[in-house]
Amino acid sequence: MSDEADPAFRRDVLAGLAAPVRAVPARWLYDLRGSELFEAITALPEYYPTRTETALLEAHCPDVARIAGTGDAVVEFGSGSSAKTPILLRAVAPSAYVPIDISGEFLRDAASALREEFPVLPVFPVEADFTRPITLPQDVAAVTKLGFFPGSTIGNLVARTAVDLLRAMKDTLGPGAFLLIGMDRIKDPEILIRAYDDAAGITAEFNLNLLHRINRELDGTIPIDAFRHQAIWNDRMSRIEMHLEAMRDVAFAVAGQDFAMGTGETIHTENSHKYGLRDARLLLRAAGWGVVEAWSDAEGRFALVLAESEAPRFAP
Ligand code: AVI
Repeated sequence: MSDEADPAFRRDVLAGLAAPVRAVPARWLYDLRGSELFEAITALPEYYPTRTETALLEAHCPDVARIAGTGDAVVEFGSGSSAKTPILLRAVAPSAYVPIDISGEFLRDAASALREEFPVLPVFPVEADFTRPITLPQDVAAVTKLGFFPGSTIGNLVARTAVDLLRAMKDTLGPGAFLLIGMDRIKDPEILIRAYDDAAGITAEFNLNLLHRINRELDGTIPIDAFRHQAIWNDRMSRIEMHLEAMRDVAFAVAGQDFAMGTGETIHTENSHKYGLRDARLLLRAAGWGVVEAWSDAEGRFALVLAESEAPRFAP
């Protein structure tokens, strides 16, 4: 097996291919090539979330500053290598910026990019898994926190895991905190399917890259040309699902184990849940966040939601 093989990748792929409903966790889509392809997706004409959210941030970060105040410490979940972070930082004039990411490399890149634009802003990078509560640096202990979680990444989690994550963020940020979060809204399934199955085939390449990665890192023999990318709107679950569908009967090995799939069978590779504004409020409330304001574009495609940490109270 390749030296690059990650034991967790091997475990997830072998278990996922053997499961009655085949599925591989979406995080394995993001190797170096996968991350490059995702960057390319964000610039596609059909992929509206990135540009819609960026425009919402440009329009409403001054409102965020008005409601949440200025001078807080901005805590970003996932490091802000994108263009979005500076928009928020310019508007809320934070006393510090704390990017949290599991990858030290992403953190260093993001921190150095921001230092150029905000030379006097104290930056305290934290290398950690933010799905669990984290102790923030002592330097920001005394100031209120404004959490930032853009990109509608929350949609890639099923509701139970999304609530766990939002609750961990609340614990990390502490009393009196605000959270600014991007959430993609329910809309015409045709628009959604186009966004996840673009004409140039970049999303297809992004999805199929998982098979290349399995073959390369786990000694796989998957006949990649026998698979096609599928983007499906699952209305009951309110989500876009990405699958890899076998177009003929196939047999292959991965890490020495044999697998077979019949024509039309799929490997489920990603979920992207979409939320109505009421659903978004309920999801946040389940994790102890009260929605203060939600801004949407004129077509109602995307929501930028500002929530405030709720103090526990007795309730009937
Ligand atoms: C990262 N995440 C928010 C993207 C989404 O829209 O769910 C991932 C993606 N998958 C295919 N296209 C974009």
